[in-house]
Amino acid sequence: MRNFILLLSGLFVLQPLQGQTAAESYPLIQNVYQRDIQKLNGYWNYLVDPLETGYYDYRRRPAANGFFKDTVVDNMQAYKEYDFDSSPRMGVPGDWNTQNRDLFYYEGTVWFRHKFHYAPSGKKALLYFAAVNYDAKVYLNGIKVGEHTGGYTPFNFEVTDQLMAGENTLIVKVDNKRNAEAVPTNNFDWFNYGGITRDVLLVEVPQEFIQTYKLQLRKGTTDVVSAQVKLNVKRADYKITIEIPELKWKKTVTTNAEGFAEVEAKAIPSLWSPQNPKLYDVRIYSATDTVTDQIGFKQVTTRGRDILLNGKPIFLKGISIHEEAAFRNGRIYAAEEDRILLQWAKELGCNYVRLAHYPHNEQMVREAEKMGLLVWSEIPVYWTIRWDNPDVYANALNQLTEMIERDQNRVNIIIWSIANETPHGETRDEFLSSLAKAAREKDDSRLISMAMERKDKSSAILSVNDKMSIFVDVISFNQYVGWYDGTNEKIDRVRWEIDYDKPVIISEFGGGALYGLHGEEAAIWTEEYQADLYRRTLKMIDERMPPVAGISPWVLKDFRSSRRLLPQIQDGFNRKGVISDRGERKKAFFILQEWYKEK
Ligand code: GCB
Repeated sequence: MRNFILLLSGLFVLQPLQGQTAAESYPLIQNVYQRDIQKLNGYWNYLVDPLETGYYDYRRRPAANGFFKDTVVDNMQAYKEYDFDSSPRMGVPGDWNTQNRDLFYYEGTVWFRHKFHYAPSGKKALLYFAAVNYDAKVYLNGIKVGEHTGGYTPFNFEVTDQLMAGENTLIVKVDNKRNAEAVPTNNFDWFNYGGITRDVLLVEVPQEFIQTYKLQLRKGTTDVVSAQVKLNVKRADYKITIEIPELKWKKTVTTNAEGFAEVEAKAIPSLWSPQNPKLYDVRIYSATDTVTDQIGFKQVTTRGRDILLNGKPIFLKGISIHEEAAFRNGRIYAAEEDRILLQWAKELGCNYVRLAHYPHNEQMVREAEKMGLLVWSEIPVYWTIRWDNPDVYANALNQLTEMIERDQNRVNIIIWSIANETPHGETRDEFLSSLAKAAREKDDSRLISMAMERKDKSSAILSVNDKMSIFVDVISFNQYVGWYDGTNEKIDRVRWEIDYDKPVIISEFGGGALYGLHGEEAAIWTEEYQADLYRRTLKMIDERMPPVAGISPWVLKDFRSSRRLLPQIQDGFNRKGVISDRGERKKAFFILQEWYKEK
């Protein structure tokens, strides 16, 4: 009898259905790269599964023994119609589109399998994914440990109990199908790179560990450092010390019942700025845990139409950037690739980059921080999101939260952007104002903005008029006079009236040019046309616009986009880069560089 019950329980308990999750999704661990980590990157086996045969049975019911089991069940050997062992492999992190030409336009499910060795340490273990585009379902040793939606932010699961001594099998179902109810929605102007596009890490931490911390100047001051720390558990009376040795700043705090503590105390740090990208070594430790970071201090506020950095007006000399690797034109997977793009921005004379249209990888932000580049960081709430769907809102809010939690200690982030070019409307305003509020609650030390659309007063008087203006700190808008709106001579004719007493950023302007295509200035797609557009637009900004606090022209490098079909000109690339897909600087690059030199 007892054996029978065991057998039954074995059937029902030891074989969780695919929908069951053994581990709860775990709050995000911060600054993961300075933890005790084992990188699980490498060449992983994969199976392309457009019909999701590994997930559903033939009646489209959840399969009990799908590919996530990677095992022969009962005597079904003959029917096992997949095999990871003999399947091809591809690099993780990396997009599948550029690693296998057959998958260039593929949108659907790919299963990945990776085997790794683990030696039990008594510590808590987390499986961390820096990003998977778009939908990830994660299985460890046949058990589902969690899932995540959203292609550009990190997530982690606790897997302490699922890990085995010796060999472990990790399987991830990745699905990048576009979807009208997703964030972004099914229509966007960049390439839908699928895959495990950023690092995969096995992280080991003590049972009780410092999960998040935030160090910054107290709002409105430059001589008081405030620190907040939070444990992974709700535990009172736990002592944590926060130390900035170079400043001789050292405080020990005791957690409250929530596992949270904060402290403020005098310190006079050398303030971070593009000219002085100073970072301090910081150590946060307890009896059982230590985490280190490099943190800078700055103060950003606004006054009328000015953005003030450390109390002084700053003009943001920017450029918009997509997270696409120079030369090879695939999703970035290495910090060296981040550096190439950022060095190009430096060469242009930038002090600021707009990382469009989704959170870029963590190293991108950290490299920019070291190079003295301020950052605009954005979530992919882009164009025609389904504003009236609460699940879509929850998804956007989650991506916003993950973006802020990952980077809240990055001193160079100056703006959280909650959206790009979203058509006006009541449900949109409700959605976006709630997001703006949430961003502010999470982090009130930075500015909130979004790239708006123009709303002109007349055909001659251009303007911005957006109900969201009251919810943001900075009025940013994209404008394409000379490209989508008239030809270049229009730029010289228009007048601007912008009635808000807030800083204004032109978050985009630009035009397409094929590198090496030359002609008259009036000839579209030539480098001359693009250069002329830049020349006239910059003159318009100097002479015929209300003062703006910054610009981030569109865009640093030509980038892949499936919307851009014009043969022999676009060939699948958005050509608005001031640098080509092959790294060649177009004429407009030098016009902008010259202007920045004089600013
Ligand atoms: C925009 C979008 C950007 C596009 C760009 C273009 O306004 O924000 O994502 O790529 O225009 O080239 O049309």
